[in-house]
Amino acid sequence: MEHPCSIFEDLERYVVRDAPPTVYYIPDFITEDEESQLLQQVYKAPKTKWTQLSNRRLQNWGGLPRPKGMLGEKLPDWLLKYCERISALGAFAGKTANHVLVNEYKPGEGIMPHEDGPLYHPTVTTISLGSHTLLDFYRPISAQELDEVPQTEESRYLLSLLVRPRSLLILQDDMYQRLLHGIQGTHHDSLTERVANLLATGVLPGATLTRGTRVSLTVRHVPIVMRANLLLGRK
Ligand SMILES: O=C(O)CCC(=O)C(=O)O
Repeated sequence: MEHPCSIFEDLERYVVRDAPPTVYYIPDFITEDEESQLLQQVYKAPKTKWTQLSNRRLQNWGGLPRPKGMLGEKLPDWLLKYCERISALGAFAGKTANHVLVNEYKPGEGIMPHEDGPLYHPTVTTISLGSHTLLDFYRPISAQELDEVPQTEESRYLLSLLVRPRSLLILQDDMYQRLLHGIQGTHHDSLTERVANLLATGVLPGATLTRGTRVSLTVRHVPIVMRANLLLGRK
């Protein structure tokens, strides 16, 4: 039976109950073989496909999302397969993901706290490859707070999620729309009681994990897509 508007009910057991709505953490979403095939494809891409940023490098697949829409580009089959597998869970309200950002983080690299914003369907799904990371979540600065004592990143920090290799993370609702997420540029992660999904990861509280190179596939749906021939004024 189809569930066009919501995540399938059998995913309920993957909901992280100690986090605000809604996080699904699915360990071993892909196999070790699939992980190494994906890594091979990522590293087979031409050098020109990489954009080097100050603290990580990335590949953009599917087109560049812009406020007026995305000039869509066909996804390669090796990514389409996972877009379809994730979309079949009902993650994008019956639509199929059409955009993938590949991020590569060496140990010590990270990403500043940010929101993913309104260009996407309000769901972000992430497959992790190669290494774990700790994804940190922060309250936004409210207008009222701006007038009062300045809010530090530390005081806005709420919780973390441990994402292990081969897992799938799905963020929706407040976790997507209200909170900011980021990754500290560090070499080691100490797992405290602030890691909301620790139980589901099989890692013991108090453990310290050493980061290796992590590649993440951020799989999303961009609702407004323009076709190249429309832009050229052709039917
Ligand atoms: O690598 C990740 O898991 C997070 C990536 C991210 O936040 C982004 O691409 O906007």
